[in-house]
Amino acid sequence: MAATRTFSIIKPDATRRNLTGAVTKMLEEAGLRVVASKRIHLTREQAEGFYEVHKERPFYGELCDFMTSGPVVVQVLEGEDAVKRNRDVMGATNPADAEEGTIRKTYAESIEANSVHGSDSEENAANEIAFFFSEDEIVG
Ligand code: RTP
Ligand code: MG
Repeated sequence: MAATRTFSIIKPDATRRNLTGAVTKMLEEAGLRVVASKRIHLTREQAEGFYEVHKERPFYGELCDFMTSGPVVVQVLEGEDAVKRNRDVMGATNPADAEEGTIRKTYAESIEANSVHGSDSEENAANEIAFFFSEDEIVG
């Protein structure tokens, strides 16, 4: 099976606790390769745009507050079946429901401060990658 790409964010709760390397190690051990990476502080506009799909959800405002509360690391990951592989190693949205050995079970603080984002489909992965990276910033 050919390598595919997904998009990942190491969220502010994880960068605050200096877990960028620890989280990335778990991604790498799951068979994913970091082919683009940058540490940025999201603007309010970027956070609201990125999470536009959740605009009507009750947690949208808080989620945008949280995602702009500190730096994040945005990454493009490559691997076999990258979207699913990443979702599997991330674990359930709520760390209380996440399986042992997943990033969220290991590191997440709460359903909101849950350490990582990962695209949930190949189509969204392509859109989310393009939101943050130009093709020449991705080195496979
Ligand atoms: P993500 O998009 O970050 O990879 O997470 P996900 O698919 O597992 O979860 P999703 O339903 O897309 O929600 C996006 C993010 O919103 C926050 N959230 N807060 N307070 C709440 O009930 C609540 N529910 C979700 C989390 O940060 C979640 O990752
Ligand atoms: Mg999601």
